[in-house]
Amino acid sequence: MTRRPVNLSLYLVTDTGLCGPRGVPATVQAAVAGGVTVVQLRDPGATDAHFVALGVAVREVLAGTGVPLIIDDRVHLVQDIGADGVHVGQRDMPPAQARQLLGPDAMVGLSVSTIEQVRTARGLGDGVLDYLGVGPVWPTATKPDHGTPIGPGGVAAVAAASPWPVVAIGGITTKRTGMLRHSGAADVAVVSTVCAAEEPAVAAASLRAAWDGQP
Ligand code: TZP
Repeated sequence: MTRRPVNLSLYLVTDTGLCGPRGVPATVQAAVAGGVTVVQLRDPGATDAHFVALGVAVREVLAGTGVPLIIDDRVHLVQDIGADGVHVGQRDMPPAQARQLLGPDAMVGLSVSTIEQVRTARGLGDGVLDYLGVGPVWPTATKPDHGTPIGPGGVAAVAAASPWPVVAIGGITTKRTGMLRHSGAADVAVVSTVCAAEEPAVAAASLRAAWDGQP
């Protein structure tokens, strides 16, 4: 595990159900071929044993691609999976504790949706966080328990207050990337647009082209 400057351009969060019979590793492989630059393994319903097996399989398809693997929430499984870091939510392990456990080389990301949460994160000082996940931007069926959507304006407010790159998430499609153009978001993250696509490589490539092609 080596921490390096990460290209967050197109951030894929996996959903085992949406990947369907194709499976998560094959979906990730296709998505990376299409231009995904970072992968987060997310499966809140999985047992730890299943999560580790899935994580190891995904790590194997990412080997040699330079695309890092981040896992959702389960700090205690980062090492077993050989992942590059963790993404924590507001109700997960506090990021400072995750950093302390994982050491300086791991990536640590945090979900926020308000300026207040950015202020709290700033209080952690340097060296704890690598990026913020911000959202949900729009309502999404992928995460039924999500909070109030913040819209592109909410992303802009968070981005303006954040010293870290912000990755916008929630309801993002190729068409909607244009609405995030001036939000200050460094990057976009998607679940269903890629996981539920018939051709994840094509879906990733069109998202990437739409996002990267913006002036
Ligand atoms: N966190 C905030 S919204 C969300 C997560 C994991 C789900 C986003 O899914 P989709 O399908 O890209 O809208």
